[in-house]
Amino acid sequence: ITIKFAHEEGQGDVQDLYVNKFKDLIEEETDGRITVDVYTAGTLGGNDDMFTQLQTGAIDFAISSPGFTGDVIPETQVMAIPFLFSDNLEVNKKVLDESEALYGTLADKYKEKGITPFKFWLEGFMYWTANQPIKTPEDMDGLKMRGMPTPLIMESYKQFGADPQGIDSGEIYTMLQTGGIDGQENPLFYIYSSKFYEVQDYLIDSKHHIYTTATLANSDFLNSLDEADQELIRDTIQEVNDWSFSMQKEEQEKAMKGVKESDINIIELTEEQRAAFKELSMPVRETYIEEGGEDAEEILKTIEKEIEEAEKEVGE
Ligand code: 6CS
Repeated sequence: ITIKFAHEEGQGDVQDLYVNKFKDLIEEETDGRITVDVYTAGTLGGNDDMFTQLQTGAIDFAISSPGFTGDVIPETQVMAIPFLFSDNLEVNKKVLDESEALYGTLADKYKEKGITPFKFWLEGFMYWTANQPIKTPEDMDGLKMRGMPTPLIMESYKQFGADPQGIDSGEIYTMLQTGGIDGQENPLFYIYSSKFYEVQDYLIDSKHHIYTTATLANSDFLNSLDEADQELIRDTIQEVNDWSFSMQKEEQEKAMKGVKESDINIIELTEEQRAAFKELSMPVRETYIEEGGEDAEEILKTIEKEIEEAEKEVGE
């Protein structure tokens, strides 16, 4: 059995380490009876192609972020709402690992499209980069900010006053360099590995969001495997998923060291400064419900409650 497993990042990035860990474990556990072919970003097409390829069975498994799937499954955009998740990553880890909203109602939406979610998980806090400081929403006025193209991410940048650009991840560096875009958002490890610090003057520690993603399977492919293999795969993915939290943390730490050695200026937003952006982002929650309907409302209300409960348990 060969599993074609695609992800959205480059060699050595968080998703790549995740998929390769899975490859190593499963190949070892099955003595090579199950093998994994890994496809990095760009090797099979652009950001928008992957979900379709997973649906049609051109690939079997994928790490596919909700930031690209809002047009196909509007409900995934709960993960596009800024300032929804906790400022404590441990809380978010717990919610993403166990959420009834995500593994119940949202998972059903994926299944209707022929896709079975294994896990939802996170790749760290989101930061902005730009060629000017961004401390207030006024600083973002008219700025061409690149985010993943899902409609609600674009909508949130409009709320901030920016001019959102949903270009492919493969174009970010060149567009920053040529001035086609002014800034972008991403977790620290990605900003570092993509060398955005070479073409941007400011790194803004805004933590306005977390980067969430999903490990998914083509349902027909998964169901074609015998029960024991399916169970082994599920267990192995859970193991990798548990490990990914400390792995991504290490990658952010390495990246922080790296960017500090670069020429980029680092700005840390105060709680008050973050609050101004949070306030502007609140209507995005209404838009999510308006566009996603009843199920979206249930998902949002449930996840809000789950975050609150996890904060009580783990701490804010
Ligand atoms: O910004 C993006 O489009 C990319 N960022 C990350 C962290 N992973 C993949 C995605 O394509």
